[in-house]
Amino acid sequence: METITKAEMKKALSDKLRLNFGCTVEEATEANMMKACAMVLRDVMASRAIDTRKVTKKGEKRQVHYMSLEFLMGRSLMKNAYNLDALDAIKGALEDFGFKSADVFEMEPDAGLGNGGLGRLAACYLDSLSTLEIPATGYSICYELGIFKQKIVDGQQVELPDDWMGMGDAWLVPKPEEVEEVHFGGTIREFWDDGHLHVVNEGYTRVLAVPCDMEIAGYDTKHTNTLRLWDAKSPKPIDMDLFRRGNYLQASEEAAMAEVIAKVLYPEDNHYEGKSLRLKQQYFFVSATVQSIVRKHIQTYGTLKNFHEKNVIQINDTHPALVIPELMRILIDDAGLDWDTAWNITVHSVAYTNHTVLAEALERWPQNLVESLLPRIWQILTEIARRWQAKVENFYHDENKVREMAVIWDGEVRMANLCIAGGMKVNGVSALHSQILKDDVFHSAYVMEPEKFTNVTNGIDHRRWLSEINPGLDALICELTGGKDYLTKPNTLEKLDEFAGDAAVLERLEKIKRANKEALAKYVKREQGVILNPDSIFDIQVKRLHEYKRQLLNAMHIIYLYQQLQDNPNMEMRPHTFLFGAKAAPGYAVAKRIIHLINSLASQIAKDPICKDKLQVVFLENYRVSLAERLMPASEVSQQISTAGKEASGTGNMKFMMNGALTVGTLDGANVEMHEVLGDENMFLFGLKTNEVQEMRRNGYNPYRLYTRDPAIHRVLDQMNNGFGDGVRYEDLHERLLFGNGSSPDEYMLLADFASYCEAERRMVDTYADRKKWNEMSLHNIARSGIFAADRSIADYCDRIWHVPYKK
Ligand code: 26Q
Repeated sequence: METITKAEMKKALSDKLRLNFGCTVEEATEANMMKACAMVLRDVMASRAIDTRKVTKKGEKRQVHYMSLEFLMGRSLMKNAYNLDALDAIKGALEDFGFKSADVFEMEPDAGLGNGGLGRLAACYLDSLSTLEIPATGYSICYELGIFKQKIVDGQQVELPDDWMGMGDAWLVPKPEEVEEVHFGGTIREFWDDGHLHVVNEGYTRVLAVPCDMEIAGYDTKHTNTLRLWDAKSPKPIDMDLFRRGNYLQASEEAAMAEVIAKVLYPEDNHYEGKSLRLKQQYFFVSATVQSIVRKHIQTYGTLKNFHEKNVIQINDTHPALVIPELMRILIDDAGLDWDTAWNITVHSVAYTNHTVLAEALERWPQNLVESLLPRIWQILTEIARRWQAKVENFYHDENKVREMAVIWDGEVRMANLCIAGGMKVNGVSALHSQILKDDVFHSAYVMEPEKFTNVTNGIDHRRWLSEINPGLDALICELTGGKDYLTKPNTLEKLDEFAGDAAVLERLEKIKRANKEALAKYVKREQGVILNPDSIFDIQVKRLHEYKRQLLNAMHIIYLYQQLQDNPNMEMRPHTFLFGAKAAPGYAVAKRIIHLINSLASQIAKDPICKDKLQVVFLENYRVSLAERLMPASEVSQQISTAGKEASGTGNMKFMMNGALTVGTLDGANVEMHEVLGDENMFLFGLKTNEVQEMRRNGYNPYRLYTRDPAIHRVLDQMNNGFGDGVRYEDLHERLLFGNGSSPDEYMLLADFASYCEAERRMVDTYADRKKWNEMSLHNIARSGIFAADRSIADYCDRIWHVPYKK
């Protein structure tokens, strides 16, 4: 593959600066330079994307359309430079120009168009889709504001807008000529003509969807796919025609709707709220996407009859579920197909990935909202629901099943059931999670249509999450495994297992980790003014703040350690640094209290001289992709401690493992599969298993009894109740752990797992003292992480769901 030379890069950069910013290299700011770099790479990718599209069209290849309300892309400059084999050229050019390349890269804001796991997964998959040379397009919304920026003020979370455009839009190419029009509201008129029933939607509000494309280069290939982000625009500033006809209210409504639709990403993770603006976002993006796919399909094939043979639409959770009735609408109303033909095409085009079993995260939209906002879609939904119900009745002859499996029930549209009815496949995101879907959440549908259900375990972009962010480790791997093969063949990492007995290799591994810890300490000092001790254990829990993820269990264990130190200030103790990073949904009060508690605890420990060089707690502000990229290489302990059965997969767990951290965790989500390859001896498992959690719930979980019988639990909870040095008391959290939310005892069973968790942490700390043993375990973790590469996940999607070929 041709590489861009440094000289060519310098020429391209100085041309861009002149033409786009009207400045010379000498006059350019770091920000100018960052944008110029992005534009140079963007040009290369744009031209490759054209070639890719041509080949796809000519070869009449089946295309994958990945629809997601979230793509948590993070930064792209280093990634794209890396995949285009231009990283050395860029760095060299920047240094020649007198810039520090790291400082220029640092100018790029994260594209934070997602909340957490689901959004980051979509971003990792885009990289693999290109690398495996699969004709694919991602679709989402071009949110003006991404996930909020988090500040910690007096120990509490404060949200600030994430205004990423301006600096972050350097990668985007607007395609105004490919605009689509989306309709909301209005009324439905039906009439007979030519022996056919025609349905028209009138008096609707229009919003224009303008594509802003971001090209996605693959690694070691010229194949380049596109992420299409829809921006909302009003049809005209004020529609003069409507205005003249006295319809100026409707005209300004169009402007108002366009103004807000693409304004902001909803910051709730794993939680559904039935907000009408969110439904507008979903339909806006669904309708624009389906129209765009259909338009291109007709351009190539001139018919929609073979739509399902040439397209597969993967939906990232139920958020794009309206794609099912929208595709039906276009096939029936616009293309004139009959219901059965349209339905056959639809069910063979759409596949649904479920990402959560939490009841509060399952989408159920109020019928009234759907009916008034999307009258034609509502009609189609009622017909889908009616036919599905007939099928269920015919299979089960049981009204309980009819109720449970209904698409519309009790004034609500149930999106998961819609996806099961209207999709060809349903998959979970880890072996355990997919099993829970079959046994429990979707059991009745599984019995009726078992062949629909499958598993694709999540994966991460290992080129980003290992090679790019951990160059020290990357170099060692290349040396030991004989070159860069592992970048395209992640299972090559297994070769590392052979070096488990090699003392020199283990020592080098430790040195690499040590250097990464120092780099992190330097960064944290600079950003937050906190000094970390690189000789301490770096024990990290970073993920969204949610009760089921049990950050509070981690905090309780730290309180327990702190109390031991208070009893015995001279206690021998390996220095231990606990790092947290987590955003709480702005409306999630309990999650915000937990953040506050961690900060209260951190400041009390920081002030207490007995903790010096022994215990430290740091809450890292504004956890995001670019911060994760600094944390993973420096991590030693990975906290994956959700209540068994609650975390669908987790992907942070994989990032830690790949960077050689050891996991303290429950048998939940993908931890189960990590355990399968690692065995008990290479991770620190604890806690109830999924079936034990269920059993304990059935038998009546009694946290209060644990509180009265276990003095350690008693004391930790009392400390929460009495509060910390800052005078803030956490009676509410104390109450919640003992008595739950009023209707059921603590759903997440922290107290049930507390003793077992403390014991696992103890084992971990003891093992840490044996450096050789620890490094050996770390090496095994890296060696066996290959199955968690996104390339493997995408290959599984190809084999099990999409039936498209991929580069082997
Ligand atoms: C839905 C309706 C209205 C508003 C918001 C939402 C919403 C938004 C985001 C619901 C859920 C989410 C995000 C879910 C999520 O991130 N799930 C995680 O997905 C990861 C990738 O599969 C898994 O690894 C995690 O286990 C899972 O929690």
